[in-house]
Amino acid sequence: ERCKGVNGLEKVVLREVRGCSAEVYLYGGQVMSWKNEHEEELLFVSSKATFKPPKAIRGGIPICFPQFSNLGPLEPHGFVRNRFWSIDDDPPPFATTSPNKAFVDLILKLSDEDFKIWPHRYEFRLRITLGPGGDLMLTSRIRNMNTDGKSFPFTFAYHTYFSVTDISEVRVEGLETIDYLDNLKNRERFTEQGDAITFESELDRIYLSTPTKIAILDHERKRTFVLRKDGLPDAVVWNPWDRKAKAMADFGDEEYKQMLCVEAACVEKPITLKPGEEWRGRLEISVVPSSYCSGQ
Ligand code: TA6
Repeated sequence: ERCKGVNGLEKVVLREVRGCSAEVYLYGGQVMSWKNEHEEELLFVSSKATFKPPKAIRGGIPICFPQFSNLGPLEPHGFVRNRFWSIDDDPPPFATTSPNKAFVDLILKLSDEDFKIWPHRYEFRLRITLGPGGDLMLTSRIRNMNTDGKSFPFTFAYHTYFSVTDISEVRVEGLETIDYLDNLKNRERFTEQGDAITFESELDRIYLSTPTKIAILDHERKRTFVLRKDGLPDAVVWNPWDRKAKAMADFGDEEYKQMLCVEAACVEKPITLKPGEEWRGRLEISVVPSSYCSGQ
């Protein structure tokens, strides 16, 4: 179902039989809502978010490409999160077809302006699927279409903003003993020592070569998000805490308590695509009652 969202921006609504739903804005190719069968919102979107292009929308699942953060010459997090995507009516077959699933295929069409910013031709296709149990899946396929023989490197992230009840009661599991670059300490390298990540101040880290499964336990709501990722070796964990929250115009001063970004990413070792080559990066998120996960 295609309709108008905030500020008249076009969106696609995906629905599943039990009542789960997801909303995808063509602006940014960005998932802006994901609800379970009780119609509870699972993603965080700031109450101060501006839905005004060319600014990126604060919340949901922005896509960072072709550059994560400020690790290169482009604007931070690249530019596809503030471009208008199109519905791809004729997608090439995906390896996994999606019977009984609600999905939408998007494609990013390059403008001459974009080419000036990043001088490469490519096809970026994005499939967003809502599975029968309400699982959310994002698959990106990027193909180098350069005709001048040039390869290109890129970094990438699904910058997912999760909604949590109380950040100080949240644990992230699956990153124990993993090395990370600390963005708050000049990207110095450390090794995670705790048996889970907990939050009591600003945190902004790039965990390197992580396991494919990461869990976010929301103790208050007895709910666990389980992330599974493929083609995306790293994972970024971010909460701005109070000081940085105040510094962001499109973010409420207290909202850091109700959000957490855990981002399936490829940051440390950029992907390099030769002409004609394609890369795929996949994120799958499910929600389970916390008791199911304990001890795993
Ligand atoms: O992914 C973490 C991060 O790169 C942080 O360093 C942080 O500032 C953030 O993303 C938000 O970036 P943005 O450009 O959306 O304000």
